[in-house]
Amino acid sequence: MHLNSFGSLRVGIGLVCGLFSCHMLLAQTPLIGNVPGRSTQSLNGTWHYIVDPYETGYYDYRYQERKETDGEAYWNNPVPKNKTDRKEHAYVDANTLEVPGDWNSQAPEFLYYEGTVWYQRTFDVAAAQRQGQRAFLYFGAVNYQAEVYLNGRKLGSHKGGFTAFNFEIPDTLLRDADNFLVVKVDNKRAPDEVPTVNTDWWNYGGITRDVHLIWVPDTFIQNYFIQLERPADGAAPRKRKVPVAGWVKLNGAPSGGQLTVEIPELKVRESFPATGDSVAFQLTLPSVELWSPESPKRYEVRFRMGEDEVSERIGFRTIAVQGKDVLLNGQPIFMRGISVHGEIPDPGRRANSEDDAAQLLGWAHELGCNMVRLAHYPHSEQTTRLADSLGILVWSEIPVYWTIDFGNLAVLTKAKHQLHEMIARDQNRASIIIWSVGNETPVSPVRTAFMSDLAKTARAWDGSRLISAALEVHYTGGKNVIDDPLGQYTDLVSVNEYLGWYGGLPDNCRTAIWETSYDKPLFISETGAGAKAGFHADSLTRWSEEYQAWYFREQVAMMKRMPDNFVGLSPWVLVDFRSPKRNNQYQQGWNRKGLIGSDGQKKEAFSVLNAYYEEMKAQPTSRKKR
Ligand code: GCB
Repeated sequence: MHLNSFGSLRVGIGLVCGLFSCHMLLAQTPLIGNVPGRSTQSLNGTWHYIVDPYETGYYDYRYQERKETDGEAYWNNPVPKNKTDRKEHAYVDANTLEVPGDWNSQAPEFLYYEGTVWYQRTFDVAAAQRQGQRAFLYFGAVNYQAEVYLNGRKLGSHKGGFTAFNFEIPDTLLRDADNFLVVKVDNKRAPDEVPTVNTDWWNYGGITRDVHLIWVPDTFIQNYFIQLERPADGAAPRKRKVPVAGWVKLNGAPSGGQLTVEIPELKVRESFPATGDSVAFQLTLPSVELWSPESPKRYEVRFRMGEDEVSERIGFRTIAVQGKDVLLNGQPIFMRGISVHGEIPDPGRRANSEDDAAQLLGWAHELGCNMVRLAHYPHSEQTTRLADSLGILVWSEIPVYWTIDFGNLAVLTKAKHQLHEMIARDQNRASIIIWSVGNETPVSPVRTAFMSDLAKTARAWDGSRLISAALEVHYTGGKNVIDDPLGQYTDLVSVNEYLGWYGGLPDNCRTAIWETSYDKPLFISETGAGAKAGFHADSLTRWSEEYQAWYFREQVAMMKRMPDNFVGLSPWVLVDFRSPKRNNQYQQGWNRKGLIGSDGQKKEAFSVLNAYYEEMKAQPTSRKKR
C-alpha cells in the first residue's frame, strides 16, 4: 500500500489542480523531508522589517502590481545614488524582528496587527559549501501567506500558516556575499482560506518557525517513508522477520544508481536499483523492538544514493482499530491525552523552539499523559520529534476549523495542500498515530462531502495511521448524542463535549447517557471549563478554579461510566491561550480553559485530571479492566 503512497499523493494533487488553477499553491518545490538531518545554514536571527498595511511595496499608486525591477518594490534594495535621490523605503536597523517568532509578541504595536510585514536580511555563503551543491531555501512556517524574493527575483509563494515549504535557489541567482533576502508576510484572514476568518485563537503573524538554506548534491533524496504497515485485522505485529515497506523520492535526474537503506543496529543493509525518481522498497527486519510510550525505542535509519546520505532515528510501531479498540502494537490502549495549542503563555507567543516544545510536552507529562492532541494545526517539527523521543502519542491536525467555505473547490485544494505538507514533514514520526482532518465543522451535505474527501485523501496518502476529526455531540433529553455523518469516514469517532460548561451544570454528567450509532472506538477530543488562575470562590461560581475543578470531577466520574468503546480523552486545554474572542473580566483576551494559567500556575483542576490519569496508568491497558 505504501509503495504507491507518493504516487497517489501526486495524482491526488494533480487531479484537483486540473479542475481549476492552483498555480500559486504549487509554486514551491516539493518538500524536502528530514531537514534536521541535512547540511543546512541557519537564516534565523535578527531580520529588518517594514510594516506595510497598504501594500505599498507590492502595488504602485495606481494599485498595479509593481514590476520586478521597480526600485520602489520592497523586494529591491533601495540605495540612494546620491543625496538628491529620492527613495521611499529602506530597511533600517531601528526596525528589527527576531526569526523565528511571531511579530505580535515582539512589540506592543504589533499585538493585534493583521496585514503585510516585509522581512529582510542579507546572508553570505561559503564558496566551498556552494561548490557542486544545489541550494534550497526552507521555511518551517510563515503565517499566512509568504512571497519570497532573493536578490530582486521572486522565488515563489506559499499559503498556509503552519506547514513547512521550500524553494530552490537558481545557482545563477545566488551570490557569495550580501544576498538580499526579502519575505512579504501577510496574515490577513479571509473567508476562502484555511483557517477562515473565525477561529478561537490568536492570529500570530510572521516567520514563526526556522529558516534554513539546505545544501544538497545534484541528485538527492528528497523524501522517504519507512513505517510498519497498518495490520488489517488488528493483529499484533511480528517481532521477528518483520516486513517493512517504504519508498524514496529522488530529485535531480537519477542516472540509474543504487539506493541503499541501512539500519546498522539491526545489521540491515540493502540496495535497490533506482530506475526512476521514485524507488519503492521492501525490507525484512530480523527482529525489532517496537516503539511505545513505555519504551520509545528508535533506530538510526540511513538512506544513501550517489553522493547523498541522510539519516535519522525512527521508531517502528503499528496502530490499528479492531472493533471497539485502538490497538498499539496489537494491544488495546487508553489515551490519557490533553489538547495543546502551539503557544507559550506569559506573555503569549507562538511556540517555535525545542525549549518551547519541551515546556509544553513536559507539562503534559507531569499531568500523566501518554498522548497529546496538537490543536488545531500542525505544530513545530521540534514538537513531533520530541514526542517521538519522549514516547508521547500524537494527534496532528490541519486547521480546517468551524465554518470553512465548504462549497468552494479552491478551499478544498488549500486544505489538501496543508494535509499533504503536514504528512510530508512528519510521516516517519512513530508518535503520530492520528491525522485529523478538522475540528467542529457544522453538519451539512456540502460540508460532509468536503470533509469525507479529506478523510479519504488522508487515508490514501498515509494508510499506516488512523484518520479522525473532532466532531460535535449534542445534549438532548439527558443524552449525549453522536450522529454526525462524518463518523462513517473516520477510524475512530472523536467528539468535543462540554456538558456543564456550554450547557447545564457539571452535575448533569451524573445522569448523561451516551448514544451513538457508530460501533467504533470513541474518543473525547475536548472537554473543559474556564477558570481564572488564582480566582477562588465556591464551586458554583463560574470562572473560579473551584468551578473548573468541580467540572473535571464530574466529567471524570462520567468517563469512568462510559460505554466500552471509550478509548481516551484529550481535554481542553493544557494552558490558557490568547483569543480575541474572549473578553469578560476574567478572560481579557485569553481563553481560560487551561489547566495551567497564563502565568504558568497550575489550577486546581490540574490535580483532578492528574489523579484520574495516575489511576488509569496503574491499570492494565485493556479497556475491559478499566
Ligand atoms: C471548542 C473548540 C476550541 C475552543 C473551545 C472553547 O470546541 O474546538 O477551539 O477553543 O471549544 O474554549 O470553546
